[in-house]
Amino acid sequence: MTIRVGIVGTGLIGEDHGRRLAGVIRGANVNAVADVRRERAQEVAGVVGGARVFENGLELIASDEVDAVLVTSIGETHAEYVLACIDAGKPVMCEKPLAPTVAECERIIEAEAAFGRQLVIVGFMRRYDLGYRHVKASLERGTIGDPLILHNIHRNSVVPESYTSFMTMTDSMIHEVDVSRWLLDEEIVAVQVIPPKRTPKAFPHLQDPQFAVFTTESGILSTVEFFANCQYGYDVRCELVGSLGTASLVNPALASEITAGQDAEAIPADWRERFGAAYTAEIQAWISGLERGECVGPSAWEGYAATKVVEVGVEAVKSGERMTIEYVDKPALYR
Ligand code: NAD
Ligand code: ISE
Repeated sequence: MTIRVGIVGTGLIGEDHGRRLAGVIRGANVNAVADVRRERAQEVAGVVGGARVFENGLELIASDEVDAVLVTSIGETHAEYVLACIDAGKPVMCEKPLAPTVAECERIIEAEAAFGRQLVIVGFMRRYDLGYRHVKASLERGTIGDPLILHNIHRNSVVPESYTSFMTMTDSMIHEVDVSRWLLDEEIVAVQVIPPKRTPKAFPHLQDPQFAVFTTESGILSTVEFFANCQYGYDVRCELVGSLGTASLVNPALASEITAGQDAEAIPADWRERFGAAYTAEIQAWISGLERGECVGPSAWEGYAATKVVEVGVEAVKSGERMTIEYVDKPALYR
């Protein structure tokens, strides 16, 4: 059986995931697309092999021609589409964030819990990256001992003028929030944000770089340097410091080039290049799960918890204080 996927939001990542679904993912095709920019939806419909273009996302979700939905529109629209999928009883993979506000995330987990079965997964693709999986395996083997500190670095080459100081938390560091929770298997209970000296390469309204410290339930610190305009490429690093050793990501370049007096490794240009294999693995795991009647991927609860941390994180950006975080009770569906 081929799962007919409909894509709502055919921007950069909608097209990227669409190409994957049409080209390399087994068991699925892209049957339908919708975007508020109809001409863009039409363009991507062609790229994915001739999908039907719907008037809007809600019509696509309601259609009998769609078995599962991929939500890759802008974050502010996610909750409406995810809730419509739950209403229609259709599986949905939603790009991060599940929704930009905690109130919307709570509505989603309540709706899914009332439906009684998981339908929603969130696109936290780093969980599928081989490097991060090796770091987690080191921790689980016990060779590095007890986890004490997680150091994270997340650098983008440049960001547009529309990128704000709050987005460092809501759009970018949300990945480190999820990685910290998943790797350490603990909730984050406090966040502090300490602004470093600014780069002259950022628009004046943007605090860049930014530095955050997350504290987990048992007191593990997870530090994050996010640098939006580092200029040289897309660079994601992580080192987990344990009581007996450390485990780290290595540069994912597969080869180096030696020329006069230098040994050079390539640096990925952006997230599409760096995490290409992880996006493929997460979407394949989702589709293969649906074939078996299972919902495989980070749950709506994971999406809620990440948004909770970044919402408090935005307050921490404003206040400069260490802010504590409290969660609603986890519904039985997610335990
Ligand atoms: P984008 O701006 O390129 O694309 C967003 C698309 O949504 C646009 O085509 C826009 O026209 C469309 N849109 C806006 N309002 C809509 C609506 N009401 N209904 C339908 N479509 C609508 O942005 P992007 O970079 O593709 O990001 C999209 C989402 O994916 C965001 O939530 C972003 O955070 C997430 N994202 C995740 C990763 C990752 O690494 N996992 C990387 C990039 C983006
Ligand atoms: C973007 O939305 C992503 O999710 C990328 O993975 C991240 O590196 C980037 O900073 C975000 O803007």
